[in-house]
Amino acid sequence: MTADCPPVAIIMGSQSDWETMKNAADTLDALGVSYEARIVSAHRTPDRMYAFAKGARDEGFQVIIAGAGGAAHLPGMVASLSPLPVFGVPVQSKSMSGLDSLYSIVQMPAGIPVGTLAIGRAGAVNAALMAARVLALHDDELADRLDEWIARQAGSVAEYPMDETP
Ligand code: RP5
Repeated sequence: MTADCPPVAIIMGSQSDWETMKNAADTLDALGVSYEARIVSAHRTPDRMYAFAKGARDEGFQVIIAGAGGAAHLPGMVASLSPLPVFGVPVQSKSMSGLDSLYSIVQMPAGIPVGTLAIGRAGAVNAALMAARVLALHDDELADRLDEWIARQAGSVAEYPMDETP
């Protein structure tokens, strides 16, 4: 285990997924949770995926956020190779609006769990929040920062609707 390993790994199947997965990174930044982001493709770099997933726990990672689109096998394959909690983010695909990604990630057989989030940005943000909630179980300071984040979100919602400005 490397002493300076961040608790969260954000992995994605392609550079093109970063636009979506950056929302997970930004959310972890806002919560003061460190992470490492890597491109790990189940299809194009299977050896890299295998090595990452088999070594992730020993490296010191505690939670994996995995985003992929289309034939999105990455979260499930990583969950089959690593005992760490895996949160899957279906990236919105061009041809099927991310439904293909969602079904690829969510329909895991019993015994290999992937916590599947919503398609696109909402899923990436919520995957980060889920990761933070897991880590906060053993980190009181992070739990406080999460409480503040939730309070800020509540405070940002107006009580009454306003007319949209043209
Ligand atoms: C998947 O194929 C990736 O996760 C990505 O969402 C999708 C398309 O990849 P690119 O062709 O844009 O590299 O493996």
